[in-house]
Amino acid sequence: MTVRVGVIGVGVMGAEHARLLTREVAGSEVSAVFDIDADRAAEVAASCDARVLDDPMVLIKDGDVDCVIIASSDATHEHFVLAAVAAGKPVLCEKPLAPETEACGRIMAAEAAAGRQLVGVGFMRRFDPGYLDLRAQARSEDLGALLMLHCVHRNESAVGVPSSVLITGSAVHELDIARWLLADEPESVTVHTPRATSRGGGTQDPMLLVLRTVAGALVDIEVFVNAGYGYEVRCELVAEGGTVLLDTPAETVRRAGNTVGRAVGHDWRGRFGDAYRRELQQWVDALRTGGPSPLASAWDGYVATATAQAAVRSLETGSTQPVVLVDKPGFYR
Ligand code: ISE
Repeated sequence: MTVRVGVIGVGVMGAEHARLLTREVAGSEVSAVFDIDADRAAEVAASCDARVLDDPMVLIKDGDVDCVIIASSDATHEHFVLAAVAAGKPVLCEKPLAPETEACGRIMAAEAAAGRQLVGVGFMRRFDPGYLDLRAQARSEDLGALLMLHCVHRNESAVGVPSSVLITGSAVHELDIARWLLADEPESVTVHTPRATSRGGGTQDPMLLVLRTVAGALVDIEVFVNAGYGYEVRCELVAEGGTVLLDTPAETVRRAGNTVGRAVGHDWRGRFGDAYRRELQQWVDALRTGGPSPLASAWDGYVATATAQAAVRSLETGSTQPVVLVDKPGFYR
């Protein structure tokens, strides 16, 4: 059985998902695409021999679409996820699940009412071999209590993005992966703002987020989206019995011109290309076998959004903000 995927939004991420599903993921094909830019939709559809549908709601209900990937603008996510749930279609929604917690709550209620695990969120670092190794070591007895995570998240260039997007669009990955690595929940968050780079077009960039967890661990996250030199993500776990650093992976280290170095790419598709492929392959495999979804759940998406919203409040107020969560619905326990 080939899993026929409909893709809504074929910008950078949607087009990459379409490419991976067509060329690198076994057992899947792209059946239809939609984008508000008809030319872009036609170009991506032609590259994967898919149909272009000019109405995303028609795409979701289409009889030749088994599941849906939503990679459209953040504000549209709730609408399309709810439509997929109503149609009984499994859906992978790119982060964030929705920009507001209330919308995430409506999605969780709809999924629970449907009584089926349909919604997944595209926190692809959970499939990255490096982060999987880091989590395995975090679970090992010899490291003891987990005390801190030091995170660095640097983009090459994102001039003029709203300051809050550094949190909701970038640091949100660390806010999710910290829970996953530490098996712990967020308690409060503080955003610190150093002098901003002159290369950010007026954005408060970089920022330093400090998350305190319920168990008392601290997670510091440097997010710097106009770092200039390339795209780099690092994460160091500090525990009672030692530390583990997930550094920039490199097949080679170059020594030349009085310099020793490793290459870093221009954006996340290089560093996390394998993670995206593994995320899609494991999702497709689960759909083919009827197994449980391997994706981050709607609850995970809700917690990430709640924490990101608290961080935005801290950015706006200059004070530490609590992360207040609703009781975890029974459907997700
Ligand atoms: C982008 O939207 C992503 O999701 C990438 O994973 C992240 O690293 C980048 O900072 C975001 O802009």
